[in-house]
Amino acid sequence: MRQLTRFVWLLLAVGALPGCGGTRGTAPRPTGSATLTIEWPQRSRLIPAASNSVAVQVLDLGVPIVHQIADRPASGGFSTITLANLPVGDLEVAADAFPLTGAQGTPQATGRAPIRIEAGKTTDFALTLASTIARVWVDPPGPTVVVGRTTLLNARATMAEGAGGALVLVAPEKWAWRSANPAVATVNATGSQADVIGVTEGAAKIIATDTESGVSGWVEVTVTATPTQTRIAFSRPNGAGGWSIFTRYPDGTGETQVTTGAFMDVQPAWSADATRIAFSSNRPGTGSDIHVMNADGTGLTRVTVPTDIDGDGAVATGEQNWQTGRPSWSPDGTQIAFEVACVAGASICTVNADGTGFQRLTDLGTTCTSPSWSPDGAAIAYDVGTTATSVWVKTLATATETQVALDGRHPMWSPDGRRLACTTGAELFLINADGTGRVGLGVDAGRPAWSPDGSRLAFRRFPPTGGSELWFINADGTGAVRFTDPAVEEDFPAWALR
Ligand SMILES: [Ca+2]
Repeated sequence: MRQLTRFVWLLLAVGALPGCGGTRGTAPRPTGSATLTIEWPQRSRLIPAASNSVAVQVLDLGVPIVHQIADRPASGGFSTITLANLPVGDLEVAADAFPLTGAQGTPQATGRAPIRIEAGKTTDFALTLASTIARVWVDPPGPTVVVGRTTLLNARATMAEGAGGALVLVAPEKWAWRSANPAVATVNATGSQADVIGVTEGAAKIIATDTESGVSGWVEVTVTATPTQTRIAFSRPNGAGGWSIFTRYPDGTGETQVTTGAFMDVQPAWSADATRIAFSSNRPGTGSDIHVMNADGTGLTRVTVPTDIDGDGAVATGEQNWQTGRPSWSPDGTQIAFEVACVAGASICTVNADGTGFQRLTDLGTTCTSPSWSPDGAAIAYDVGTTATSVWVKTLATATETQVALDGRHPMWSPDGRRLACTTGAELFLINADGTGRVGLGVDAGRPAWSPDGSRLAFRRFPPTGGSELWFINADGTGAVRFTDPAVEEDFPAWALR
């Protein structure tokens, strides 16, 4: 059973008066009257602080015979209700406190008490109101917060389910919050809202109490460590006559050279589960083909082989010398989209990750490059054109091709699938996937790559001193900062999503 703090509300029945006399025989029941005085306390006790009216009923054998409302006076103090023509005898008084004047809103407290109206006597009695709050809720359920960061919780009080579970207004100052484990999470509250600050990894109950009713609710907050960094892959001259794939963390630590040799290993792309990297390489026996390896460089496999791309039944010389590049994984990791420069322009093609199932997606004779597979797997974005390019999206189920930007290249889907990062060559820009909402980020940039949470982008920049280097920028255009050593050439950033 829940222990409810009682609101004591003093009702004074002053001078129940003799009624007008009746006549013999069929004489009606004599009547009296009562004057009820409501003490409106400072907003601290007795009736709920957030209450602004009290409705009083007098019941005779359960039947309401009188109903009056007292609103809280502006200055507090007392309200007087005169109840006239009450029948002498045993009656009952019922009272409810409401958040709004005029007895409007969900009752916050309620109570009943017997009252005896006696001719010529004064009766003092007290009526006790109990809170209607049956439950306190803390939202959202199951919150998490990172160490050193803050998450917002909200408390609300409701009546019992049987009473409709209606929200009951609580005065802001009547909420009290505490953390059952301040070593894990602390709480900083204002009224029904509280900021929870993660202190160290673990779980902590955060408890909200309506101090008037004494009813509490809680939620368990999970405090997690600072998110683990995910690696960024890129390509760089390896000092052995080629370019190799490297990975390192965004803070610059943990650099690893993943491929070696005098080959052009470029344009890495992470599988969605970050276990594999696809890239373009001119390894022996290939012109330039898509290869796949585990993220540590093991299990390196060539995926594409020159193919009869024009469908004339023969792999002509031009097809044998095709140049593939810019792989992009399907989100389920089963397919790779890539560009093929061949006999006629360049085309977007797909292949299964095991090398089977080659398909050409775009027309021969149109130069289509830089595919990016949407996170939901339903579409592929790419650029069209050679020097003047535009950005298109192909919906795979319908083969519908839609131009989403009149200029721009290197489209890259944001992890949430809502936006594309592109570059004009002169400026990095973001657009919604339907082409609306274009925002320029004010940096000259190529080959954008989104961070896993979509808050940042890595990109390639050509510094005035020559070469190329990698930079970061926040997705709102702030915080541009260099990532790699300006003395060394780097290109093709790819950010692992996990
Ligand atoms: Ca052919």
